[in-house]
Order: sequence, then structure tokens, then C-alpha cells
Amino acid sequence: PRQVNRWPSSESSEPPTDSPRVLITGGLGQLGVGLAQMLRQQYGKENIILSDIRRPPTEVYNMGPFVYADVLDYKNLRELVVNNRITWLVHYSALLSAIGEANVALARTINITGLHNVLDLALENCLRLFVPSTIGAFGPSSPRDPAPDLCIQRPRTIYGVSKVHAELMGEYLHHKYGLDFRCLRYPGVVSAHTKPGGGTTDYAVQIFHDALSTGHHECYLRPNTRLPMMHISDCHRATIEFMQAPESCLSLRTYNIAAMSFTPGEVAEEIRKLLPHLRVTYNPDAIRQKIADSWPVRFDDSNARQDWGWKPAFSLSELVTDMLASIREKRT
Ligand code: AKB
Repeated sequence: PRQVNRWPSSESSEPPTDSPRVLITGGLGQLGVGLAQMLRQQYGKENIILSDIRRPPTEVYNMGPFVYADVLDYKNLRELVVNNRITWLVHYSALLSAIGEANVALARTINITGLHNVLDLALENCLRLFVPSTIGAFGPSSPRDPAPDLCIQRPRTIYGVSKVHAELMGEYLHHKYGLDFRCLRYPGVVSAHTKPGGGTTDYAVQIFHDALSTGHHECYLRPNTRLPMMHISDCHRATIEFMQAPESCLSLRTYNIAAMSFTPGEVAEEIRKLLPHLRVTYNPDAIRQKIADSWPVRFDDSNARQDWGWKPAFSLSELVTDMLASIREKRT
């Protein structure tokens, strides 16, 4: 690490959590804007700073602070953290599984070099650091039904390798220097207002848009490919509740979180209860099918439930009803 500033050792001197100042990297991906909005409701608009290397749409500017931040530029990050008195960092910048396989060198740079920068920054500035991991951090030799928190992890994608690296580096720096590193392994996240980009679970968002537009979805996975999934509002709530959990509750630093598992066939069936005309054809693509076949079909999240009270709110039928209603609302 560039510089380590240790937290004072007494229990009472944990970094403040009542009124954090939060920087979110990769903020214009699937998750950043929604998380920022939920955090702003709790902590005030000005205390949550969204960042990315892209220019946001006007409505994002109007929602609250947005700044340019490149996770590969350490000085730029440091300036933002220092000038804005940041206390929590949510590191969403990453290339996902499928796009990572098509751009291995870039994925390695963003997902590994970028991570090293935020780890150093968190150590130097005593930040509470959240880094998402994923079902993609498991591989064909992992137990798949269910995958527990601690087991063999030999992923076969650069995305998975970079996420195992993130889990291990964060935990190492936690044990060695007391870094307040927190990591949740997310399932595929299903959202109406933001699109995922370049993942293996993206079909589970696209199918809803297709159901409401053309009535036809061509799925790149086989109908019986089961994967863990979660409604985006459960994902945001899990992230915030986990960031708020007192350090004394955490027996781990990396937790699985689960809500449901479904196959393309099952989600299509559930959508058909409301839109009977939906037609799904299957055209499995070699890369994404292979990735999905190597991932867990179910997550064991019992430690998250026990340690900090994780509980999902959305079932499959509630997710389907909400997705169709939200997409419809946006279209009108
Ligand atoms: C992907 O499909 O790559 C992501 C993930 C499950 O991490 N959505």
C-alpha cells in the first residue's frame, strides 16, 4: 500500500457511520444511481457523490452531486476524497463477465489495477470500503447448490478471477492493517430503469423489455439454466444495511446474499401469467452459456441473515409484477 493510516484501536473510535460522506465509483452502471438515491434519502443529497468517466444524462446531474473520477488515476481519486471529506467509498467500477471475456486486458486493468487504487486510498484515508463481488467468483469446481460463503473458488472468467482477487486483497488488508473492507457477493440484479452491461445474467432484464415491446425474447441461455437473482431494491437495501452494520456483528468480510433462483423458462412462465402472448426462443451462445454453467445455481446466505439480519423482500412473482409495472410507467 502507498500509505497506511491505522484506525485508533478503541471500539468507540470506529469511523463515523451516522452521517457518512459517500463516493460511488462507476456510478453510471446498473447500480450506482439507484444506490445514490437511496443513500441520499437517508443521509442528505449533498453527502452522496456519484462519479464515473462518462457524462451523465441531465436528470442524473439534477439529482445530486456528480463528479468525474477515473479509478485508474490515483491522484484524481485522492483529490476527490480529500476535498469532499469522503468517509465511505462504494467501488462499482468494473467490467462484467461476458464483456470481460471479450476484453481481457481492459478487464484486468479496470478490475484489478482500479481495485488496488481504491484499496490504497481507503487505507490512506481510513475509509469504509465496499466492493461488490458476485456469483461469478465461483467456478465449476465450487459447490453449486448451494454455494456457501467459504468453499473452493476457481472461476474461469477474468471477471471472476478479479473478484476473488478483490475479496482476498480486501480481507488481507483488513486483517493486516484494520481496513474496514466490506464485500457482498451479488446475484444477477434485475432492474427496470437501468440496464446491465455485458453480464451473463442480463437476459433477466432484457426479457421484460422484450415482453412489453415486441412480445418476443431470444434468450442466449438454455431454458433450464438456473442462476441466483435479486430485485435491484433488495440489492441496494442489502448494501446499505451491510454498510451500516457495526463491525462487531461481522464474522466475515465477504458474504453471499440471496433472494431467489430461477431459469429463463421459469421467469418466462411467470411473465406469461400477466402477458400471455410472450414468446421466447432459445439460441444459447457458447460463451455466456459456458459461464452460466460454471456458476452456482443457488446461494447459501445464512451467515448474512444471522450476522446482520439480511432478508430479501421480493419473490419471483413480486419481481415480475414490479418490473412490468415500472417499465410500463416509464414508457408512458
Ligand atoms: C454478470 O452477469 O456478469 C453479473 C454478475 C452476476 O456478476 N451480472
